[in-house]
Amino acid sequence: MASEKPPVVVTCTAPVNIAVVKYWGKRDEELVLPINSSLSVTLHQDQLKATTTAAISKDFTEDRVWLNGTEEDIGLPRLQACLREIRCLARKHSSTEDGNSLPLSLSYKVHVASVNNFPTAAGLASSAAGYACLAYTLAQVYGVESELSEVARRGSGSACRSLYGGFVEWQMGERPDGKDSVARQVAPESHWPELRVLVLVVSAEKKQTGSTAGMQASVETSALLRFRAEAVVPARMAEITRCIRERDFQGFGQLTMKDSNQFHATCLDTFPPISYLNDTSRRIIHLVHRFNAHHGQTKVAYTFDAGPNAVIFTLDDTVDEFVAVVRHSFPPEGAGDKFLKGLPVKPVLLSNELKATLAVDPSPGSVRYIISTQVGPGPQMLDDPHLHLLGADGLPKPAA
Ligand code: 2P0
Repeated sequence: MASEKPPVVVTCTAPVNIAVVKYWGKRDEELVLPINSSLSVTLHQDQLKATTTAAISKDFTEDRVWLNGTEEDIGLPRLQACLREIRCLARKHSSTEDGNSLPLSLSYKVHVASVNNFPTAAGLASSAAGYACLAYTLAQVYGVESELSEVARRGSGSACRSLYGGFVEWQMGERPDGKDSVARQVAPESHWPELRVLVLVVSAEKKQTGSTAGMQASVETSALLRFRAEAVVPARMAEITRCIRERDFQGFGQLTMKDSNQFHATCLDTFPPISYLNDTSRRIIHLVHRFNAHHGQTKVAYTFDAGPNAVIFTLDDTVDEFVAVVRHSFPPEGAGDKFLKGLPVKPVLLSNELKATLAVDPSPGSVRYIISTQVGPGPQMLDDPHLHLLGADGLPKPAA
C-alpha cells in the first residue's frame, strides 16, 4: 500500500528526560555508543519542551538550521549525522514500499527551526530534548516510520531516551555497529501518577566542562568509571526497573541518589577532576537527607546531571511540605512571586520540630526558582499550522 505523501512543513515537540541511572562515557565516539545502559524519567512538556519545525522544498538551495532564532553551523558533525541517518532511513523506507522510484522529497533540502521553552543556559538537558525533537520532526517530514534511537543518539546520546514518555531505558547494546543500542519504554507516563518532580534551578551560569569532553576525560582516566559500568550499573538497572514496576518509592529514591552520587564521584575520580556540583547543590543533598531522616523514610530523592541544578523526585503527598522546606532554607530574593513555576503547590507551615531537625542557616537567593512538574509523554506532532516556527518563505518567523 502506498503511503500518504508526507506534509512538507511539520512542527513537533519533545520532552526533557532526567536520568536516574546515568549515562557517562562512550565506547564509540563516532556512533555515540555508551559504556553502560541508562534509565530516565521523561518530564512533562507542559513545563519543559523543545519545539521544532522542519520544512522541505524544491526551492531551498541548502540545508539550514536555526536554534532559538540564531542560525547554527550546518556543518556540525552531529547535525550532519542526524540528517544523513534520517535520509538513509527514508531511502530504505521508500525502496521497501514500491521497489524503485525514490520520492522527490529526498532530494529536497530541509530548513529546521528549533526553540526551547526553558533557558538553555539553565543547565537543563536541552540537547536531549532538542535532538529528540529534530529526529522525530525530520521523521514526520520524510515519512519515516522506523525506530529513531539511532538518529537521536547520533545528535546526543541521552536524546534517544527523550523519544518516549514515562520511564525509559537506553540499552547499551553489544554490536559494534550500534544497531542494538536503542531506547525502550519501561513503563508509560500513566504508570505512576503520584510521582512528582521539582527542578531546583540554582545557577544559570554556563557549565565549565561540557558533557562530551567531560565523559571523554572520565573514560580515559577514571578507574571508578570502568568499575561502575561493569560491576554496578547492570544490577542497578534491573533493580530500579523493579522499583518502577512496583512503584516502590523508597527503593527508587535511594537508587536514584546513589547513582547520582556515584556519577559525581567518577567526575572527581577523573584526572584532572571535574566538579559539577556547587555549595548550593551540596546543601540540597544534606537537606534531603535530613528531611528523610526526620520522616524515618525516603520521602524525597535528588539527582544532579552535569551541572549544579537539583532534580527532586517525590510523591504528591510530600510536594507541598518539601517546597516549604526549600523556601525556608533558600528564601527567595525579591518579591518571591516567581519562585515557583509549573504545577501548583500549596503553602504549608513547617513544624518547629522539622525546622529544628533541618538546622539550616538560610541561604537567600541560592535557589533561583523551582519548576514543579511530573512524568510526561513522548514527542508529539502539532496540528495547528499557526504554531510553525518557519514562515511560508521557509525562514524563522519573528519571535512574538
Ligand atoms: C545522562 N548526562 O544520562 C547523563 C548524566 C549528563 C549526566 O547524558 O556527548 O549531552 O551528546 O552523548 O547526552 C549528558 O550527555 O552527551 C548526559 P553526548 P549528552 O543524562
